[in-house]
Amino acid sequence: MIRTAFAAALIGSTILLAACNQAPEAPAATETAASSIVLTDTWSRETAEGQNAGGAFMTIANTGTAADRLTGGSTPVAGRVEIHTMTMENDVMRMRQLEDGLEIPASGEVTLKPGSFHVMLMDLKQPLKAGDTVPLTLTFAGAGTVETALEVRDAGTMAPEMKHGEKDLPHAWPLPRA
Ligand SMILES: [Cu+2]
Repeated sequence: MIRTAFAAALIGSTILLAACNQAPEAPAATETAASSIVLTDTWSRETAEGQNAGGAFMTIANTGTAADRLTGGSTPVAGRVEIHTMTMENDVMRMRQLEDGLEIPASGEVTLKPGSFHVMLMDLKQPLKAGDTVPLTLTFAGAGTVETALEVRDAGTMAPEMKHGEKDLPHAWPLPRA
């Protein structure tokens, strides 16, 4: 009797194993998603003394087959991290928090850059200095947390597309220097 039960249990686990082996392409969802987000060119711009927020920029690629969503993050240098977009309203560039996060399409990428989508480091605890490296953890709806580091660049660093729209500049960010 006991033998039979043991044998049945053995068979049961064998079947379970077989079932697992048959589905190698369906590991835990978080595992799949975590490896599908790739961050490149992660950087931030140096801030002036007293400037309480700074932008972080990067390219976020999603190599997965499902869309993902950047929802927030954290860093030791700021009180909180928000996801912002920038829009033109009556000739003035305005930042707005994306309450629902930023979608990263499947097999696609989104570039966060000055004048466009960006990660906002709010309530800075210290100025960001050129040459520093700032740790940043980003949170994705599907991929979970992804660790990265921001290279802090000179305040004069501008994406080329910001240079020809002079009127945008004063409104784009808190002025870097008095
Ligand atoms: Cu912002």
